[in-house]
Amino acid sequence: MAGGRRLSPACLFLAVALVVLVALPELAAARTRRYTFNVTMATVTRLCVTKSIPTVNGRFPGPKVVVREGDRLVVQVHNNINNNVTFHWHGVRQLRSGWSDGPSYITQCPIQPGQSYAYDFRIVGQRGTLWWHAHFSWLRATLYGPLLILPPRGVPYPFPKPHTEVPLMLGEWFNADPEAVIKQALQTGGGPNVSDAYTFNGLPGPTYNCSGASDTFKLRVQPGKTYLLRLVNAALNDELFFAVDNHTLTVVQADASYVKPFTADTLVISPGQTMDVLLTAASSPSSPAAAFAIAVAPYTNTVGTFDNTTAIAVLEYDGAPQQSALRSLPRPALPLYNDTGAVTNFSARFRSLASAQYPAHVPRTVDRRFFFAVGLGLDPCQSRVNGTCQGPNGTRFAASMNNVSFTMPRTSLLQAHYQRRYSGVLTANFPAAPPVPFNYTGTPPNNTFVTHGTRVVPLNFNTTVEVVLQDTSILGAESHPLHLHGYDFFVVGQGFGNYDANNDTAKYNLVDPVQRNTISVPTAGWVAIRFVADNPGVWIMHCHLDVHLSWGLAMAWLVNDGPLPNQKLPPPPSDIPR
Ligand SMILES: *[C@@H]1O[C@H](CO)[C@@H](O)[C@H](O)[C@H]1NC(C)=O
Ligand SMILES: *[C@@H]1O[C@H](CO)[C@@H](O)[C@H](O)[C@H]1NC(C)=O
Ligand SMILES: *[C@@H]1O[C@H](CO)[C@@H](O)[C@H](O)[C@H]1NC(C)=O
Ligand SMILES: *[C@@H]1O[C@H](CO)[C@@H](O)[C@H](O)[C@H]1NC(C)=O
Ligand SMILES: *[C@@H]1O[C@H](CO)[C@@H](O)[C@H](O)[C@H]1NC(C)=O
Ligand SMILES: *[C@@H]1O[C@H](CO)[C@@H](O)[C@H](O)[C@H]1NC(C)=O
Ligand SMILES: *[C@@H]1O[C@H](CO)[C@@H](O)[C@H](O)[C@H]1NC(C)=O
Ligand SMILES: *[C@@H]1O[C@H](CO)[C@@H](O)[C@H](O)[C@H]1NC(C)=O
Ligand SMILES: *[C@@H]1O[C@H](CO)[C@@H](O)[C@H](O)[C@H]1NC(C)=O
Ligand SMILES: *[C@@H]1O[C@H](CO)[C@@H](O)[C@H](O)[C@H]1NC(C)=O
Ligand SMILES: *[C@@H]1O[C@H](CO)[C@@H](O)[C@H](O)[C@H]1NC(C)=O
Ligand SMILES: *[C@@H]1O[C@H](CO)[C@@H](O)[C@H](O)[C@H]1NC(C)=O
Ligand SMILES: [Cu+2]
Repeated sequence: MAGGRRLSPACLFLAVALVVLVALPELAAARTRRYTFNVTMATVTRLCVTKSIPTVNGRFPGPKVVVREGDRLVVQVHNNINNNVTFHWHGVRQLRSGWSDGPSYITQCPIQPGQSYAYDFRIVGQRGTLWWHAHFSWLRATLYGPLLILPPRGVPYPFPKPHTEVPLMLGEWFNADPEAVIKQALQTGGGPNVSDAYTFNGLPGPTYNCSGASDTFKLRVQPGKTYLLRLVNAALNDELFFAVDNHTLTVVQADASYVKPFTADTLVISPGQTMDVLLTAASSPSSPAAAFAIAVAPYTNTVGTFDNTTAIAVLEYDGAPQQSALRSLPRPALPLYNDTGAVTNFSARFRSLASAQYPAHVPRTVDRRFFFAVGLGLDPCQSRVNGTCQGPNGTRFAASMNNVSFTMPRTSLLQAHYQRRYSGVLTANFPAAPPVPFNYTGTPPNNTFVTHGTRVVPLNFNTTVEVVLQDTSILGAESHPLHLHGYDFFVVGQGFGNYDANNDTAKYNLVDPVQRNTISVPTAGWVAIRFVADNPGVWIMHCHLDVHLSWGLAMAWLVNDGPLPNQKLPPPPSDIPR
């Protein structure tokens, strides 16, 4: 070019500087965060019971893992307990990193005693609170901790910046060994023993016998300041009501997606779910003690027994006497344990933020529709030689989806899929609808025996899926927190009674439905979810009440590779357990 100018050194410098400046946020975002999880037994005392429990790095609850959106996370796990273990990064999409998802016998064989495995994945397009937990048998009773995803550096929250952020993990404490509890239940066929207490960050608080001030989680606050509570329901078997006496909460995030902020006095949170809520401390608290109870209690309609206790933690204003009279603190009024109306009102309020920066890409059309009846069922006692079983009428409890009770395989489904060796491991014939339709929320059928199998639904890459999850009243209508691995889904509709395709589909919210990884199928009702199968791998979908998972309330999606190189499942890492 005749008039072509050469860049002056100053110009060149500017150009280079510009490129560096533009590239820097990207580079800063792409950090690798490394953690070591040494799984060891540790001695802890709660409710005057001292016992040895599985822990990560000797801590209960386990360590806080903090990343930023876009980061790579590498967690090197060493199993130093006398039990198989795996870890699940609950809610992480695991895009093309299914080998790091963690459910035992689905995406990996267990890490056996003395073995190690490195979970290695990126956090893409998610921010907020998630958590990690063991995914073998009931080990997650004590092996869990928060996984906090901060927005990329320099990107603000879509709500006022809180003064402080506080992870608050709700859990369940068993005086007995939870492994012995589920083992006994599976042997007898009856319902498992229930927990002895609910906990806040591992502490049961003063409502229990032999539990005092040092066993109470205390959140100290300054008048007028706003706090972000990062709530996780890590309980094994119970959905929970949550409230803070005399304080209103503002919900801003659920399952690592922002929601349109809304206020509530009482929250409902199901096992597996997370919720970020803002709490603003009064500018001049009127109570002389300036201490308020934070309470949790169960929500359930089970016909069996359940842990019907209330646990409290304490919100303590600066200047409050250190030893406030904990036992006599007034408690917030929580709904009765079976108040389904309170749950429905609360869950109806969730909406995706659906802003320009955080749009909700709701699938408007559907390639494949599924209808899954979800609930309990029975197995005959035959496998028990000693007289009767302890389930209903001398049978054994079971649970199923579309009357298929999931049989845990003995080898990893993802490995079988990668090697295309399905024979003897799985069958690709999970039913798209119940084999025999019935009045799901009416009188149960006479025969409530389940079938068994490791049956999956194969999906082509990029299929748009709708699933209606329908509760059944077999052995009692009950809410089931269904958790899907590898995906967030949109909750496009829910209702009571039997789902009616003619009338209910028209009422779907396809504009700003909440996006979650765990949703409770309403008691005697249904919920409709949609997702795009853009993540190749084998993904379990299961009830997050561990007792129901143990009874088989699970199925798996087998999402095939897409045509492009970046749509294929990579080979397994070399250290994958055998
Ligand atoms: C894990 O902890 C055990 C018991 O404290 C210790 O013996 C072992 O060296 C630790 N291993 C690693 C890799 O840190
Ligand atoms: C631990 O995992 C190995 C490998 O899958 C398996 O052979 C063994 O039976 C498991 N142990 C228990 C107690 O489940
Ligand atoms: C379950 O509870 C029963 C009755 O209290 C008790 O006999 C049994 O030992 C308990 N099982 C376990 C595993 O703790
Ligand atoms: C509860 O909050 C209200 C409004 O903030 C206040 O008027 C009242 O005094 C508070 N009660 C106590 C016991 O602090
Ligand atoms: C559970 O406890 C509440 C009081 O906290 C009581 O009203 C209710 O009857 C109890 N329910 C069961 C089934 O024990
Ligand atoms: C809830 O439980 C209470 C007390 O246990 C009982 O009186 C009431 O009928 C129950 N409500 C429903 C809707 O089952
Ligand atoms: C039958 O009962 C005996 C004695 O209680 C026990 O040792 C055995 O394990 C039981 N068998 C089965 C299959 O439960
Ligand atoms: C148990 O058996 C009785 C009498 O045969 C029957 O009425 C009842 O419905 C049965 N219960 C269950 C849960 O199957
Ligand atoms: C299903 O059972 C419910 C509860 O008994 C009843 O109200 C409803 O009419 C039944 N529906 C059908 C289609 O039979
Ligand atoms: C179920 O059992 C009842 C009472 O025993 C009977 O009247 C009814 O016909 C049975 N229904 C079916 C579908 O077998
Ligand atoms: C997925 O399918 C949609 C049409 O349903 C298409 O627009 C899109 O490009 C596809 N995406 C991929 C990654 O194949
Ligand atoms: C559902 O739709 C059908 C026709 O599509 C209609 O006849 C029926 O009344 C509707 N039911 C309800 C409960 O709206
Ligand atoms: Cu369930």
